[in-house]
Amino acid sequence: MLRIAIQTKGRLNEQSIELLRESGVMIGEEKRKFLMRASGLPVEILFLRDDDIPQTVAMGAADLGIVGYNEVQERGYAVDVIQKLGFGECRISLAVPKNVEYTGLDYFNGKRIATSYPNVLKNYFDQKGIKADIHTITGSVEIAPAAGLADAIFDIVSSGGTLISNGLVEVEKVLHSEAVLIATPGLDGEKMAMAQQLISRFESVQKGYGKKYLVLNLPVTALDEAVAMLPAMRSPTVIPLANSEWCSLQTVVDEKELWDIIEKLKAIGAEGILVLSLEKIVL
Ligand code: PRT
Ligand code: ZN
Repeated sequence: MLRIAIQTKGRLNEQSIELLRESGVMIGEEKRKFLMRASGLPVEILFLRDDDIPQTVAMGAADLGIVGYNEVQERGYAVDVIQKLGFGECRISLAVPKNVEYTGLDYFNGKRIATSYPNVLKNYFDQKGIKADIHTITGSVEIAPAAGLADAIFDIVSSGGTLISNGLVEVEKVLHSEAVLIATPGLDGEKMAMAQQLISRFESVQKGYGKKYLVLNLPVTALDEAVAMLPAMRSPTVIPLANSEWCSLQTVVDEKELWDIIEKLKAIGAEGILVLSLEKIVL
């Protein structure tokens, strides 16, 4: 039995459950207990505050954990970071009130900085030779400058909206973070094999993120041109149609390039274009 720690509630909870579900680990909808048996694979889910996940995995009380990389760095416990999971993206940044003149990192010498990530900040300042007064607070770090508690903050930024609404400007991006899969160092052979199985399923699910499946009809005369412009797993699938002057073409495209590709295909005569969502890619 493999035990996986995930966040009970909060920003990473839903996507952690979704990633597990798409990987064949189902977590029941009934009232969630602290520790629950999942179905699909021999897995138990341990629901914790994100702050506690690195330590729990380091101790081996859970074999795997899904948590923000920022928490892994801040807590400093010995865990193996196995895989980036592609959600919960954010950064931890230094921000100052918008009316101050920011002159570079030296600005922070002798300043008081409020943060919930004192260890990450201390390491960064030590590396850069900055001596500042790091003031640890939990919650609502962004109001500290206006409240007269600090000269600057070091906090998580995602869209940047919170900084703007508190009259702050992001001046140094220190750590990029996203949800990561962590493991207890030195899992035994059986647990390692189960973890590997899950990791390769996670990879397949992730490969499907941001991808679409494109199906379209094309005059046979335009086929070479279409194949040359299309990305594909190996090369696009081409299926003959009852009308021998036409064929059906199918391929996987990146969502970012979707409209560009569709417009180019239409320009060479493509018709009946279907865009389908794609769940997983197993290579
Ligand atoms: O209860 P528990 O302790 O488990 O949860 P929590 O309240 O400590 O954490 P939670 O659920 O808020 O965040 C969990 C993880 O999500 C974090 O550790 C990050 O890895 C990741 N994450 C991604 C974020 C954000 N984006 C984010 N925007 N965590 C926090 N924020 C906050 C930030 O603190 C700031 O207040 O959102 C605000 C900034 O957002 P923008 O979009 O206005 O810039
Ligand atoms: Zn937390």
